[in-house]
Amino acid sequence: MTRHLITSAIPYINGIKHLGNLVGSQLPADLYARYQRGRGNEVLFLCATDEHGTPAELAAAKAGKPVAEYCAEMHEVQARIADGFRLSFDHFGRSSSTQNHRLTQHFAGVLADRGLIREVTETQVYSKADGRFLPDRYIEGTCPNCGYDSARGDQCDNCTKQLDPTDLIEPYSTISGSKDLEERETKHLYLCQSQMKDELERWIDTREGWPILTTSIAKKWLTDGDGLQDRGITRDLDWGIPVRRGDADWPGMEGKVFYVWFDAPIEYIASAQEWVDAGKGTDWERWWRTDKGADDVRYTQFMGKDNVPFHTLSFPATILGSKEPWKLVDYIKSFNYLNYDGGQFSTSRGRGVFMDQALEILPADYWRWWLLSHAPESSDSEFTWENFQQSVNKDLADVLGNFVSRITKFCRSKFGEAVPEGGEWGDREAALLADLERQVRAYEAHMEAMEVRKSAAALRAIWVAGNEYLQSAAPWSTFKQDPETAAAQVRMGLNLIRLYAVLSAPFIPDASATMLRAMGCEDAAWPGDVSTYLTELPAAHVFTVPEVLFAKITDDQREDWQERFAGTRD
Ligand code: B3M
Ligand code: ZN
Repeated sequence: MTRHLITSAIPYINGIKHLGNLVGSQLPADLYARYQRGRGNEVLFLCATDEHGTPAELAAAKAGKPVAEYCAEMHEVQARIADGFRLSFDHFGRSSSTQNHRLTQHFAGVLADRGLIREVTETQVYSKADGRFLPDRYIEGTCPNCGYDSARGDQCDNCTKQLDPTDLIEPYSTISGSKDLEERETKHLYLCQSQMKDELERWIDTREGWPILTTSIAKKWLTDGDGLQDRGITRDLDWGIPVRRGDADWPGMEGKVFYVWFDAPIEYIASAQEWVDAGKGTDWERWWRTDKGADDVRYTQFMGKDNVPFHTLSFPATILGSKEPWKLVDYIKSFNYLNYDGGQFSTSRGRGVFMDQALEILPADYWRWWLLSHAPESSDSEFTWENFQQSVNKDLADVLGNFVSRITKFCRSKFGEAVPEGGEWGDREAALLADLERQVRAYEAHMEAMEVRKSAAALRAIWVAGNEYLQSAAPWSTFKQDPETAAAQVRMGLNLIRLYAVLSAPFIPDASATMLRAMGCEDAAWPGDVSTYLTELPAAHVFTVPEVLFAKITDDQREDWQERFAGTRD
């Protein structure tokens, strides 16, 4: 038995995420966690909300709420929606937790003790009207690059150039609109990543079999321009983790907080502490401390490609720099972007389907299947309503749903609601079993490798094999001359439903549970030898005909939704 530590990138607190966010981290992480549990391995699957930084403060201000209250509410909202999508986190934590405060301050203290933090005096924009510095998104002005008049302090949305607040022309405060701004000196902490370049490079070079998308991004940051830069890890904000050196004050850093990207990955560890403190687990150190047993743990992270630099360089710099025995990531699975119907998803313009809306119109399994079977792995991919309708109707309703309904209904009408006895399997069955044996092992191999699309295709092929068998065996015709053989064929079909339930659970957990329940089957053990497995529902075993597993999407529904999600949300 292997122990798997699995984390998904932690979503920002400011609002409900869209389907592109979901398929880029949380959903494939859930697929993998469910698969590993299904194989009988021990899994700790962690996620959290990312609650600090200017986006959180600004979203709270827009909602007219104190930021702590806003975050607490939005955390509940996100947790509920995650549940709705059946994301099976062992814990869904909060980066604002006391555990993360303590741990983040601890890391900063240790890094300072190791000489890896330096104080830098720099110029920042100060607003006299607001009585505060204006970092990142608290300031807007004209872009020096393209002339766009609402460029933000950290980036121009029009030309995407990365900016510093001091670059903006005619800047103004986004809090008060005041233009009464001046440049003032302020002191910040920098993590000396440049000192760790060689160690990081060595570490990345020894990661075996990492996806190209992951290593190429890391390498680019290590070698581009002047190479790995030291990085500011503090901000002049109210909301965040106060800058302290372990338990001690940090002279000169009063009133400052850590930068959100410094504390967010540390929350992966803090979330495990929260899991224990919430009484859901007993020992977080055996997952995170290599001196306490975490050496045996296989740690996999899931994220969108824009998050890769922070996970291949910044967070490992924190961990390695501490020289403490923390578990480092073993494998990073990263994703490209999912586009929406000819453009991009847009949170600000409400373009595309957001997680709450998706669940209002269809159950989680429909979305999980489409998103995972079209995951943006080797390149960006695109959601279109036509494609969604087609996949759901074909794969889920026609291939899987129809198989289940046909065989259970036929059995009920001719033999009653119990597995029929009698008859023998022949060549057709032998061929099917050989086929399935091969296909199930291929499916496992793709799942182990986290090849999401290939796994989906392999699973679909397994469903198709059952359909083709049913089509050619045609027990409804066989029955007329040879009811014994028909019974044997139906027995195969009913056993296939159980096999499908177990294999499909990582993708479509609700439908799987329905299938297992209908088969009166508590044993969801993963199939070893397929031929044996398909005899395990014995003659006379009682089942019921399940409700319709998947309803087809009509053209009217499709057109309706297409219009509704074209982009108007507030
Ligand atoms: N919240 C960005 C994102 O949601 C950021 C991830 C943090 S992972 C430690 O894409
Ligand atoms: Zn610009």
